[in-house]
Amino acid sequence: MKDTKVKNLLAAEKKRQKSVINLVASENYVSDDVLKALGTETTNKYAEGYPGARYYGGNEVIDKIENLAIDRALKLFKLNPKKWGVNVQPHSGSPANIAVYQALVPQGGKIMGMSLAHGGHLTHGHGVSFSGKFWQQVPYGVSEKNEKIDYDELLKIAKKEKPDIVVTGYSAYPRKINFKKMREVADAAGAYLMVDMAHISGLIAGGQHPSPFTYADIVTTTTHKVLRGPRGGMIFARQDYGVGKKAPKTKKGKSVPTLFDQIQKSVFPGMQGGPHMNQIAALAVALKEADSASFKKYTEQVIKNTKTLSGELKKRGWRITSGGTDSHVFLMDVWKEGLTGKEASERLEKEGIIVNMNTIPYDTRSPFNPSGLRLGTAAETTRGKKEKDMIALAERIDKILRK
Ligand code: DSN
Repeated sequence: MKDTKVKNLLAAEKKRQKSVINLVASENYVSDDVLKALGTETTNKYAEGYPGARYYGGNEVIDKIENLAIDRALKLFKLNPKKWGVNVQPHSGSPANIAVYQALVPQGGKIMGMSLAHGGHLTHGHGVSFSGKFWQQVPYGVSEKNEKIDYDELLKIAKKEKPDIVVTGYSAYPRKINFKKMREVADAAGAYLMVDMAHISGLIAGGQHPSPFTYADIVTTTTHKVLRGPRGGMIFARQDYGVGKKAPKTKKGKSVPTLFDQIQKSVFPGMQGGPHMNQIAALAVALKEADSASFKKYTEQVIKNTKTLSGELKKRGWRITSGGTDSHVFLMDVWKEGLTGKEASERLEKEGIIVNMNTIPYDTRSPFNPSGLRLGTAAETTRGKKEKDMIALAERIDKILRK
């Protein structure tokens, strides 16, 4: 690379990544093949539209790449292409969620989503994001008693508030989600059920979390968390009108767009321009990697590592919210031991351990300096870490935080 400034910065970031312990729950390390695909000539190409229907010439190879990513995505999640379609063009998770709301929720309509403070995502209706500005959030949280979702409480909220869409799938909720119950919640309001599986799509692919597809109308995901692909997003949508919904009646002869058709239009031309074809090529590589026995084993190890790390910290006196985890992530209440989340994460970073500060349910502190830390093991498991490493890591974290 001729540009030495950028070259040096890239080398410095590579060195940083190699030298730290990375417990950021939403990060991972991609394979060399995924990295190679990202740095290819596909980044030069404009491909507005979809395979076979582009607004630019010269897309014969690009079409094959996008179709490969589509086929592999459907295969990975065991979906019948007659029943489900997938759009692999969203630039990331937030644009994927915008595209869904734009397609399915009337302006000013209601999005029932978990509050950020309880583990939801900004794009699930929070007031500082587009999702809470153009639509109204109907917030829900976890129970104060056990910090888990109380599905009966959600049913009551849905019946009362009648949201247009119910969103499940979270950024900081360590427990398994009961998608059947979430379907009942959506049905109680006649709403669509959207599953944002960004954090858990890799676990679902690896068989470590129940699949949402039986119950969901729409499923969105990022591609770079446990799934271990390049940064990007996908939207899976039914090739019909939603679970249990009949084709709406129209003036004769008019065909009605299915959910998938509506999503396609919403992504392009509704919101995005040209897809990032280098991302999509790299995604195709990652989806094949995830469709393997070794990826399944990787996700099993992720769960073992998270359970071990959280369990060992618990043994050393740290409160883990909801009492533990079933997934790749858990939350640690550091305020209970007199430390703020910011102080704790800064102390760990000084010692080469990267985490992120996070609110805990019913936090009495602000998101800028909350009571908790969010820890995940997806990245360190990729680097080959096992239970014994997690025990040593818990001991180190405990020592650093109690100094
Ligand atoms: N997906 C979020 C995270 O969990 O880190 C960022 O938007």
